[in-house]
Amino acid sequence: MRDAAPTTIYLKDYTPFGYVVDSVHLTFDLEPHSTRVTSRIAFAPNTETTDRSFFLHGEQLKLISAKIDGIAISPTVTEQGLSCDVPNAPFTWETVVEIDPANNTALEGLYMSNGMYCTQCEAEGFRKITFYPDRPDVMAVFTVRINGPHPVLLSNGNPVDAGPHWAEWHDPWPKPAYLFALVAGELLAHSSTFTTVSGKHVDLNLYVRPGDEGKCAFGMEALKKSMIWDEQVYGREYDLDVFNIVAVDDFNMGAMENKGLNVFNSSCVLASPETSTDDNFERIEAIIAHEYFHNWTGNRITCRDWFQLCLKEGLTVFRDSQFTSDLRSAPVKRIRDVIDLRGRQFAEDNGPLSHPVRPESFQEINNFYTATVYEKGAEVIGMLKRLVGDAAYCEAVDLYFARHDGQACTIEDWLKVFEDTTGRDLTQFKRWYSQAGTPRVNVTEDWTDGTYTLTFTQSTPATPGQPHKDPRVIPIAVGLLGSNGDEVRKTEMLELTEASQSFSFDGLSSRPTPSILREFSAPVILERDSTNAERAFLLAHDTDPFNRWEAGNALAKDARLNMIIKGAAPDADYLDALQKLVRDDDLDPGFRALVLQPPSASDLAQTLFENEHAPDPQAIYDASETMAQTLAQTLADSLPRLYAATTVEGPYQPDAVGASNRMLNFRMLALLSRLDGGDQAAQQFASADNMTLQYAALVCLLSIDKGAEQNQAFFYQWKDDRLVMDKWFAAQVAFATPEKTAAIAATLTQHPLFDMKNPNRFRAVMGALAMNHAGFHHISGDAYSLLADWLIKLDPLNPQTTARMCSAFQTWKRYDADRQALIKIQLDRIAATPDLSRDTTEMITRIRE
Ligand code: 0A1
Ligand code: ZN
Repeated sequence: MRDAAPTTIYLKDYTPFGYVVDSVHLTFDLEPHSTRVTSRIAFAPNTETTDRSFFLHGEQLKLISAKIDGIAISPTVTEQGLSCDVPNAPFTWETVVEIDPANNTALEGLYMSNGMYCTQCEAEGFRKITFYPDRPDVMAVFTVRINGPHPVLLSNGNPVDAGPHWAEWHDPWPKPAYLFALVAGELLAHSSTFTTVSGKHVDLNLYVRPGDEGKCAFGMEALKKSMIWDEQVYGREYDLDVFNIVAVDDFNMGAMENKGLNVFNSSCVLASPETSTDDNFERIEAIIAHEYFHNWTGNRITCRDWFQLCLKEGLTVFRDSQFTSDLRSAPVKRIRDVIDLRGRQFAEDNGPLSHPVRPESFQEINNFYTATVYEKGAEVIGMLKRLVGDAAYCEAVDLYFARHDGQACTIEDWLKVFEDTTGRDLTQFKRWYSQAGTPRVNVTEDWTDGTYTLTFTQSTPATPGQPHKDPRVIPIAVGLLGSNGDEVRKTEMLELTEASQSFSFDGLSSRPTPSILREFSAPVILERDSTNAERAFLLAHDTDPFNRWEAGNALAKDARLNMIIKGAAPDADYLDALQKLVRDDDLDPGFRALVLQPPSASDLAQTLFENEHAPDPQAIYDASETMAQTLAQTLADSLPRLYAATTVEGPYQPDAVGASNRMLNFRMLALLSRLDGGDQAAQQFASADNMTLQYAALVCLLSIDKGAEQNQAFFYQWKDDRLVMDKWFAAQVAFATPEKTAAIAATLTQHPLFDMKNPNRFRAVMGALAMNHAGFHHISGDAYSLLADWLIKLDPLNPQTTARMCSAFQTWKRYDADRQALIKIQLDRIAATPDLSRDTTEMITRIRE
């Protein structure tokens, strides 16, 4: 083991640290292989505890010297940190350590990316920078001096002073070490300013490598929109003189909310019409908002311990979804979020990695930056808001900010503000935080003497470590429709609290059609016998856009499942319903595009598994191909008209209306390609003046196993743009036919531009491999072994990215015995690798169980 033997940390064992930190002074003398970090920390006994043991985290640090109140000491140093005797009174702690950023391929702590220094401290990276109580409940005011030859030297807070080759920063807001950041390099600033609602002037800078200046404008505008939105919607104002963002090419995640100095994976901030797609623009806008919103939900109010991660992440994801809904189309955002939730979070929640939104134990916290903590965490906030209502939600959140500003909090603190403002008892609601697994909600209905009754029964399957589940409170939004499609009952929020419970609606003149779980009011699996006729009716008439889409999605899934299970032909009712919908020009094009978007292979696999059929990935692929071909033929007459109608004239703008049109335009092109062998797509590729159209054309061609020429042209056009090259690597694998997928991925790993040390490039190939469902699960097993080979190679260099990618195997028990055996061989092989990191060991152990 390279890491120390894994130990499990439990929420129930939380104790506060014995000392508080009054101030931290850090000096960095930057050298690629021997950076010196000098720390001066003012400690004082913490009056809230009597435990006076003194332990500072520290990993991979060379201790040069340590002093207490100016007197040299010799602390006991282990691989995890140091301990020593300290005075039972305030004292000054000083150390000098040496670190090696140039050899830091794990991208945690201080590391180098293309010659630039950069840090990543969440969750436990600060301990790789200096000895410190690296835990989020220790908050302190930091002053930082950076000595280095670079023109740009940045840290958190406000600039104090600078000279040639040095700069000093002071952050007046007490913060935990995970929010520390330092950046140094030859960077260019794209600058602007913002005036807050109370008239405070803020300098805004987006720092990038030379050559990327042209990709900053959109991110800067997104930042300003976020600042205004948080003032207007949450009453939150920015609190420093500067807000800096830095784009870095080597980064394990999307971005990081360091106080006043957000660090972004360059793929999540750099954008231009020529190199970014509509989806990229929307995602960038959302991530900039997310990181900015953390300034209040995460930074001003932080987490007491890492078990509370969802306190900041669930809330901040919820806030960024609200932001995107407000700026763009709310129904389209909701539908896309649910597709994503079902694809990633449901897969996690219904497999071996299932864990509560607030986990109760972990070995490596980096393995818990999951869809459950983030996306289900956001759904839980959404449910809370639905249950208490919009006004009460605002009141409770205001109290949260007022009561807890400057504190490190827990989920209990969060729920208490809702209890105090609404008088509600949220004891049962708290189960959403403590119980893992996706609840199944079964619905039956009755119509007797003018009374319509819905009976709901909830149950949650056992998950690892949680055999028994208690009923949760589930908000179920229900509306009732009359036979002509009119709403006979407006949306009502039913509160399911029992294992089984009925709700009646009387005074109805005829049996209504129910629209249940409107807006996807709770993250559950709804089980209800329905007919295609009813679904087609809801697809045509439901007044709730989410459920309208959901009806189409249910039809789409059913049609494909019947093809897979029963060998049925593509369903005529479904094709008919789609034809009507596509021609309805009153409907938002983006919405129509989403109804036309085929259900994902992974979603179909999960549904087959739930219905006791081992999913055959090749059969799923074949059915989806046949359906696409039939759909293209059925819609043949409408395709050219709609393709033309959704072609946006004029210079490209990444606005919501244009993007919505291009979404449908892309669907039309994908179907047309199945009829014309890709002629239209080839034309579009040749004439495209923006990446959305160029990439869409390439994807359409690759999806029908064509486009070799365009693929090559794309390469030569973009080989010097690393973010576009990531698209090039990914598209070839993601859209390859099943039998070619592994071979294409293997070939690409030999390409001179493949670089395993760059997480974006590694994910472009290996992430796409895992996402190509039929390709990844091809019965040859080639993709399984290829992924395992590369995970084994990457682990010693970058455990975090390796561990995250292990989740590609999390659904393995869904599949047939042959595939399970093939995957098991790979899991065993990874597990048996000598010196496997703690991160990967934990993931593989949990997946194998
Ligand atoms: N807090 C960031 C996500 C993040 C988490 C961990 C990281 O390194 C291990 C980096 C970023 C966010 O939610 O945006
Ligand atoms: Zn976040």
